[in-house]
Amino acid sequence: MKELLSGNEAVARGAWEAGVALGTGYPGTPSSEILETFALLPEAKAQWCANEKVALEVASGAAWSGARALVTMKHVGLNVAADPLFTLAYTGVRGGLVVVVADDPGLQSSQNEQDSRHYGRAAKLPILEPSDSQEARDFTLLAFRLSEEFDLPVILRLTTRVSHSRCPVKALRRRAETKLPALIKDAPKQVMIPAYARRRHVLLEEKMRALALRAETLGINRVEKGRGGLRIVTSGVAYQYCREVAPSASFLKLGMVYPLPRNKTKNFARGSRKIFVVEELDPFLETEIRSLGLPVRGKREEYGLGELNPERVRALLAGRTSRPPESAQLPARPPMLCPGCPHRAVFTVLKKLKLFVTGDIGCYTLGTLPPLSALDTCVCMGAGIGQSEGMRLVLPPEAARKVVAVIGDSTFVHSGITGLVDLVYNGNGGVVIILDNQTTAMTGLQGHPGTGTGLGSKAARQVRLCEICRGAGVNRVKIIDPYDLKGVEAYLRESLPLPEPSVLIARAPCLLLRRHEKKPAHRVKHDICRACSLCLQIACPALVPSPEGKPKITAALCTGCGACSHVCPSGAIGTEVT
Ligand SMILES: Cc1ncc(C[n+]2csc(CCOP(=O)(O)OP(=O)(O)O)c2C)c(N)n1
Repeated sequence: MKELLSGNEAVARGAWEAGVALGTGYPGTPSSEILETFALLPEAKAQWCANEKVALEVASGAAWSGARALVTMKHVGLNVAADPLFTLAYTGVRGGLVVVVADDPGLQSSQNEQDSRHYGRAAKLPILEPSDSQEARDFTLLAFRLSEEFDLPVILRLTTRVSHSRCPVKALRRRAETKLPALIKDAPKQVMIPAYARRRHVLLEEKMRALALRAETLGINRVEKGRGGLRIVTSGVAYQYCREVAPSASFLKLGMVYPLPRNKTKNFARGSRKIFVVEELDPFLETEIRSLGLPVRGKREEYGLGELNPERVRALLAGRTSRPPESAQLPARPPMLCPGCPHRAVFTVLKKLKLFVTGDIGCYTLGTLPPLSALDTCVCMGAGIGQSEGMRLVLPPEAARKVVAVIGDSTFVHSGITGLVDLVYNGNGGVVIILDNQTTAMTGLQGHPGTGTGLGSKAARQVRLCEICRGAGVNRVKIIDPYDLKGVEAYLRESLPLPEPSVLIARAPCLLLRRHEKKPAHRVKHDICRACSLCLQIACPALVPSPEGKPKITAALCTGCGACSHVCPSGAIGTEVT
């Protein structure tokens, strides 16, 4: 039977067929649907974890007990999980352990476009890279087999196009459980003290040599003979573009991109003056192939930026330059906070007080865009609290008092807690605002430990954020309704000069969780309005300029949150009809 599946759904299907006993992960585009789909399959056990590092650790515990385990994340999540990953390469697994990482060339929804293949080389782990959904399913099954054969975690690398495109997939039945998981004591394999780790390192190098030999005969590293003289080494979605653009070329289509099948690659290149290597992002395969002394047609630098597509591949093969496609060909539709979003209410106050806001990643990062322009930093999940601490430590007192950190509830649990602990431990002051909309909104409303819901909206134990903060030693913790703008403002004015840390939990559910609730829409009373346009500065989609110069509120969009009435200096915005 064939089903139309996205790459992400196909990975879930492959993991289920492989008999995976536990799936773990942390949401992040373009990977989130893998675990969400897997969790819906019969008998599948899966959970969101607090972050990617924990997800990998939980999955490795399952694998060490002999079960098959799947862990999913986006590319930057692998940075978070890198610590256990590198040493799990030494320890190996027992049951198969597959780490699915989805890269985002072109930054559709990420803070960078890093190429996760480097992790395979750095940690010494095999990487499989499918080109479509069928391969996503097949490679997942193969990854589990290889993981057990070589006693290593296997990285399955996806990119956005493969994750989100659909094609028919032949799917089969779930593998019956072979043996019952059990506790196995084996300190030399599982306790990485230097004496044991030294030996495991030697073993790991042997495994990599064995894998390089296995790569020569793996069916997923295949040569496709063409009619013309053009020879292309490629993998992933780039393979699809090449086939479309150069159907008569000869291909070395790599399904395992690390370690490279060296002899196969040399044989493929034999007799050719130059071979092309077509890959997205970094010249990863190109570097490996050049190190074999093979003549590679240079990949121009700008091909390392953004996604490829058939036009760009055509240009590459013709030796022309090509820039990543400009999204400006379409009318600009910058992302913005929803009308009535509780984050906007808080940003309205931060903007009014002219504060410097160290930020983080989530819907609230959109607070940086003009005209709101109320968020000043964003690096990686959890960074904002530490950055605010560092700034306050070196700035003159007057400027230090202007620094405030904001962080989402999911992000706080993911990696904000340690920043807060550091603030307390080092006796530093500072205000942290947890923008608690009770969901992981940006990636699709997933639950997290602070919400009381788990994967698939199942009820879960709720971890109370205020108790975490108090437990960390913060004496000033306050929960506030973010729509109480006066209250938020008063709290900030009082807390910013203090030498001790304060946490303000601005709690109101994301509007997408309570779409049915709607307060009366606001209106601009044009007889009072002085056309100062201050209300337009809060970037609410419901507020629009009118030709007469006085803004209007689109009643159908207005949720009645009142943020605009808070900034209006003339009291011209309210719910009464004028
Ligand atoms: C290490 C890492 N993992 C995952 C992501 C994807 N991601 C972006 S923001 C975010 C969390 C957003 O939730 P929250 O902090 O609650 O803010 P909200 O979007 O709800 O405002 C996630 C998981 C990421 N950017 N980095």
